[in-house]
This record gives sequence, structure tokens and C-alpha cells, in this order.
Amino acid sequence: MIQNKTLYVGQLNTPNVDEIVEEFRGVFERQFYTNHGPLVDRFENEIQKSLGVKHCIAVCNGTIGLMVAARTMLNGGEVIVPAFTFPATVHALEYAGCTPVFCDVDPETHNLSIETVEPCLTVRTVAILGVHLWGNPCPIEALEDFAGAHSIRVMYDAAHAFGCEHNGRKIANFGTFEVFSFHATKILNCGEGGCLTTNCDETAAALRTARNFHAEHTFVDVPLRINAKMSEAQAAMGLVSLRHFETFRNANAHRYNFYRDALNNVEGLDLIPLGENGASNYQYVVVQVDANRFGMDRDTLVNALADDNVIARRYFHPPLHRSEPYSDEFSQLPATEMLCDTLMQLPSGDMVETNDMQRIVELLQKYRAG
Ligand code: T4K
Repeated sequence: MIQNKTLYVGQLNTPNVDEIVEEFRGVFERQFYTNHGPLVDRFENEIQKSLGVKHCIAVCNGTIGLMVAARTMLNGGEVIVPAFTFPATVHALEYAGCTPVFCDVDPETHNLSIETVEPCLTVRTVAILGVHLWGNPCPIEALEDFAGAHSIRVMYDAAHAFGCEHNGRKIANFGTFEVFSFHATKILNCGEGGCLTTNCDETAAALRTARNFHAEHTFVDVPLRINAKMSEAQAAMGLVSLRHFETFRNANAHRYNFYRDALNNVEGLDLIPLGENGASNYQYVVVQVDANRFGMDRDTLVNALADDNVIARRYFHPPLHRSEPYSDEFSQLPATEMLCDTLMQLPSGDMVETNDMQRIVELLQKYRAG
């Protein structure tokens, strides 16, 4: 352990450098860098096997994936989406020509629920975009019944949820489509990257067509096409990441369990449970700060940690309905506002060793003691 090393949220799981170099060698030997090369093809097949889903459509990042899928599958209209999410979820919808309508979330699960979605439904609603926050699945069956009853679509932002399960089935298999992020700060790391998944052949053909201008690929009628392809370099990193996924998951679980046990003894800091309805990837170590019990509010705590070289993050802050360009348009969302004021994410990932976590917990105990 380096006593003063800076500990970040987001230095998650590092793919093996030698294996990446080996995959890159093949890219340079073939002189085939993009446009559906052999590594992207292999990556899509491996993801399909790993997630038990019929179609994986690899894209250059999660935001663009969501934008392309929303533009392809919806013809504008209102989409109900939680305000408690990363801005990319909502901005991608806007780029796709949809109107986001913010709903609140459940204060316990941090995900949307029928109770929070229902008040947002109008005659213009075309879809619900659920976010499986922290990898914990949305109430999938209830949402799908509700969407069916109102003849609207349900789709999922699964950026946090690679490898997570809902009642024995992998996230990837639900809704019209699901979108994953393979950003550097995610458990499956392509540097930048993402994919769309679906079990519907027609949806897959449309999404494959829309993500590129390549003449030889599947071609069906879509409203617009764009270059959203994944490159061979991204797929090389992704393949190596995927090969070691279970090791990454186990290492994340070890860190999560360490924090859980240690924070049990720190009054006022409550770790958000993961994987209560099935496997988790244990990527997010999210803590709720109860200022009264802890003796310090979340923002003061994040600043104190930063002074001690621990870069915790306020995911997510500010809430989207209080951020430009939405600030004046939407009403109060009490659970979202409460969560944005009280949650923080602690450093996890391969750079964080047991001794580092011990140091973080000792700092937290010290601040609490005043
Ligand atoms: N939907 C949801 C629910 C999402 O959370 C996201 C992305 C998306 C959609 C969109 O997917 P992508 O288009 O990104 O594929 C980070 C990530 O950039 C973003 O991917 C992620 N969610 C979000 C939750 O976190 P920032 O703006 O907080 O990133 P940044 O650069 O401040 O990094 C966080 C920490 O990680 C820093 O303290 C430093 C550290 N870091 C970061 C990078 C990039 C490293 O140590 N090494 C690195 O290479 O958004």
C-alpha cells in the first residue's frame, strides 16, 4: 500500500495488458481496424453466449447506443425516465428526438416503480426507459405489465448492470432493448464502448442497420443511420476483459463485502445493498450518509475525504430536473432530491487494496468521532 496514493472511484477492472497486446498484434497484422472486423464479430458472439441473449450489437459507447436505439425504435414522443441517473440517459433521448418526462424513484431501491411512473403517463407517452441503477434490476415484471396495458414500450439503460441477474435471468433479455456501457470505469472495460441487446430478430436487424453506413451488412428500413460502430481496438480490450469477467466480479465482491462488514460499525453510513434478487457485478460501492447520525453531511464528508486523497463521488449530483436545460420545467421529485443530497460512491476496483479500504474506513471512523 502507498500511504498517500490517491484513491479514485472509477479505476475499476484492468484487463491484462499482455493479452491486449497480443490481440492488438492481430489487428495490425490483418490491417483491419474497423467496419465489423473479426474481433467485433467475436466480441458480439461472446457477449451473446455470456448473457444468454440472441443478439448483441456492439457500439462505440453506451450513450450513442441508447441514442441510436431510441431513434430507431421510437418515432419521437414522451419517454418516462428517472431524474436520478447519469445525464447521458436523458440527453441521448433528446438527441433521438424524444421528450424526456422525469419520474421520481423509490427511496429504497433507487429505481423507478409503477407508483413513480404512473403520474407521468399521458396520451403522448410512447415508452418507459428504466435504469438498472448500481446493477440492481428495475421492477421488470410490473413495468412490462404496465407498459403492455398502455401499449407503450419499455426499454432499459443497463450501463451499470453487465453480468447482473433478475430472478435467474441475465439483464440483457428484457424490454424492447437493453443498452450496456463498456466505459473505462465499468467492470467490462473497452476504454470506450457499449452494446445493445435484444431477443427480437426484427429489432436486432433495425439496430444493426442503423449503427453504420456499411453496404454489405444487414439492411432493413430505418429512419436514419449513423456511424456508431465499435472499432477492433475496443473489441480487443473487451474480449480480454470478458475472458476475466468472473475474476473481476469476485474481486469486486471481496471489496464490497469488506466495506459492508467494516461500515457496520460506523453509525450513520449505510451501504446500499446489491444483488438481492440475483447475481450482481458489485461494481458500485454506494453509501448513504445520514448527517444526524454520522455528525457530518455528505458534502462535508466528500470534501474531508478529498483532503485525505480519497476521491469519493457524489453520483448523481445535481439531480437532472434541477440541471440545465431542464431546471425550470419540472416539479419536485422528493426521493431523487434526497438521494442526490445524501449518496456518495467510495473508491473500488483493482487499484484499491484491502489496506486502502482499511485506511478509508479508519478515516470515516475518525471523522465520525469528530
Ligand atoms: N447510463 C448510465 C446510467 C451511466 O452511468 C452511463 C455512464 C451511461 C448511460 C453512458 O455510458 P457511456 O456513454 O459512458 O458508455 C463516469 C463515466 O464516464 C461514465 O461512463 C459513467 N456512466 C459515469 C457513472 O461515470 P464521470 O464524468 O464521472 O467520469 P470521470 O472521468 O470523472 O471518472 C470518474 C473517476 O474515475 C474519476 O475520479 C477518475 C477515475 N478515472 C476515470 C477514467 C475515465 C480513472 O481513474 N481512469 C479513467 O480512465 O463519468
